[in-house]
Amino acid sequence: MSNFISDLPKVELHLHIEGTLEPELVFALAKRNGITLNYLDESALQAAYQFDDLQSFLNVYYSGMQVLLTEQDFFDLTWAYLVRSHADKVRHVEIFFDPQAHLERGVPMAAVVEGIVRALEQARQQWGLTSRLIMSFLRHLSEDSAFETLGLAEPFRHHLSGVGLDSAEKGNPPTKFARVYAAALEQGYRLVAHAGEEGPASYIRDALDILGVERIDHGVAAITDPPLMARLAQERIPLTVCPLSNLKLKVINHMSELPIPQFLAAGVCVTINSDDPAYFGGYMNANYQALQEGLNLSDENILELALNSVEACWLSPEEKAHLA
Ligand code: ES4
Ligand code: ZN
Repeated sequence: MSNFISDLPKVELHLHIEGTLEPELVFALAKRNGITLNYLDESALQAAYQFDDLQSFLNVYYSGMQVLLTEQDFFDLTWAYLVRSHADKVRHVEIFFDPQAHLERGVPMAAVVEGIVRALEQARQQWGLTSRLIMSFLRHLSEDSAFETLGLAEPFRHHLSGVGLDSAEKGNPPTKFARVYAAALEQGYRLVAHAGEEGPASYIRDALDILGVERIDHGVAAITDPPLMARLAQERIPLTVCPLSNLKLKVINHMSELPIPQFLAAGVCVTINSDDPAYFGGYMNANYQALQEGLNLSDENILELALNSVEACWLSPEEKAHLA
């Protein structure tokens, strides 16, 4: 591991808290909650982390999170992630959670939000590690379900900085959630969406023009659309790219194919993030390291990527001054 990378203070902007569920914690929570798993042990579960595409991952992801039931479970999950991130010199995190995946299992919004927030608050007190929380809608579910979720979040509005959109992208375009995003904006939420991961560049345009998002999660498909590239650069619209995720889900076949140098050369505010680190083979340092090795990036390139994350994050200028 390069010392430059391991010593660099980092900001993480694209992280699904349910995607930080390590096999060890799956088994510990299953035991605590009296749940029988379909896997004999941790290594058998780990061996199932082989994916052909986004959907094959999502099946394992939604199955794994069934062990999360109580406020304490969500605290333990989030705390384990924060301990790992602190070790990687992460100074600020903006975390997604998927309430619909828990509500449909009978887990109330309060258990999810309060468990996550309690861990985030402890990290702020112990290490000065700051955070924002982003509620994400599952795009394979209906507009009605998203609206219902937005309503259920109202008592927790003060804990939530923004809304996002994740899950199966193909066949679930941004336009499906135009009215939900309009309502969220009305309620003062900041707006982001996954777009251009497996879906086309047109979904990135639609996320910007129809949903009104200020940041694009993934967005790697923009490389196929030169006018869109020029716009992203001109407006400094951040992309939260996730290198190990793209590799594991076969968005790219080799790290050398990830168009990070092209984004930097074009002046796009591209950032590096871990997405679902328990499933994709590593946290922030591992993502930076794999990227540097796969693309032969210089330390100056790595620094530029880390500074882009500071620019793109939702801290105030005063809070940003405390990051280094
Ligand atoms: C996700 Cl990698 C990815 N893409 C879309 N939705 C997701 N939810 C969790 N991880
Ligand atoms: Zn994601």
